[in-house]
Amino acid sequence: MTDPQRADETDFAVALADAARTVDMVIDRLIPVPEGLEARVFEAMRYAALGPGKRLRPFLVLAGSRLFGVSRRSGLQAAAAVEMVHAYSLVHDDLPAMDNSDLRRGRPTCHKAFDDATAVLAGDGLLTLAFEGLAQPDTHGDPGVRCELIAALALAAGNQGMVGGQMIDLIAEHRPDLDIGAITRLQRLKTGALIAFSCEAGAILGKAPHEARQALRGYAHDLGLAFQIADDLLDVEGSPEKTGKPVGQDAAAGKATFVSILGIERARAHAELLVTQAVAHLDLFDRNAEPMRQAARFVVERRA
Ligand code: GRG
Repeated sequence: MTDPQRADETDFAVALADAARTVDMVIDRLIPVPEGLEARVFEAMRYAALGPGKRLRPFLVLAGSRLFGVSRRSGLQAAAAVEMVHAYSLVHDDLPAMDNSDLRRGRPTCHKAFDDATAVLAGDGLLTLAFEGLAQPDTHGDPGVRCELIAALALAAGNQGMVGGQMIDLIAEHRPDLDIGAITRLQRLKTGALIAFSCEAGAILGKAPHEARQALRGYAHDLGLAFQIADDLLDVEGSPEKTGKPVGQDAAAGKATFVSILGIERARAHAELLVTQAVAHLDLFDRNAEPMRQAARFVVERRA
């Protein structure tokens, strides 16, 4: 007899790989390499955005879009935009002025494969292109919806989201005394906001009712924190071979994280509780929400 959990994991792996393949086709189309001296920055953008990542954010956009009957084409435009913003954040985060990392997704980081200045420009190019893509009529026939999507992504990526969170994170490196409330806020901004956008994009595209949006917001809120705790655990328990990036960096920097504050066992238990809560927010949706339920479980069970 088939183990239902195994079957779920297989379904999820297939769906994640499918989302990755299709979103990569859209990104590939959005970043053609032109003739001329500027080609180098396009090559660096492609290196960063088409590298071997999980594509979890695009998956969430497509899974959320499915709940509201959004066309595949619209969902993919939003999925490509969020992945390009994510890729930009990784490129800039790895720079010598920030985390100074040499390894990302099992390969040299963008500034190692190219150079620092090109990596800065590649990040800038990806961020800008994400919004250019969302503004295209392919994203949605209604310009009001495109505007709403652009505003939501700007909010998630900007000072009140990822950029603000990254600023706090840089300061936190010299503040090992930060408590769990401060760390929760930091992570909610740094990684949670973009994950929340990914979960809500389909609701925006599908002009979903308030109640459905609230449910997705609750799901995203818990999922984002669970994702970050899992990331902190991987930094302690993972290996560079599996994660494709250096591990042990938080402890080496003396940084306060969920794991340094709660310890491994309580951190894992907290992540599992958050996943249960995240899934409960989806109760008002039918079987179409199954991929989102599976994504929540994947987030805490992942090894990379
Ligand atoms: C530079 C403005 C700016 C922001 C950087 C998100 C971020 C802020 C930095 C990334 C650093 C980091 C490792 C954060 C932990 C959580 C995280 C975003 C992990 C990487 O995301 P995954 O696991 O990566 O989805 P893949 O490679 O699968 O896409």
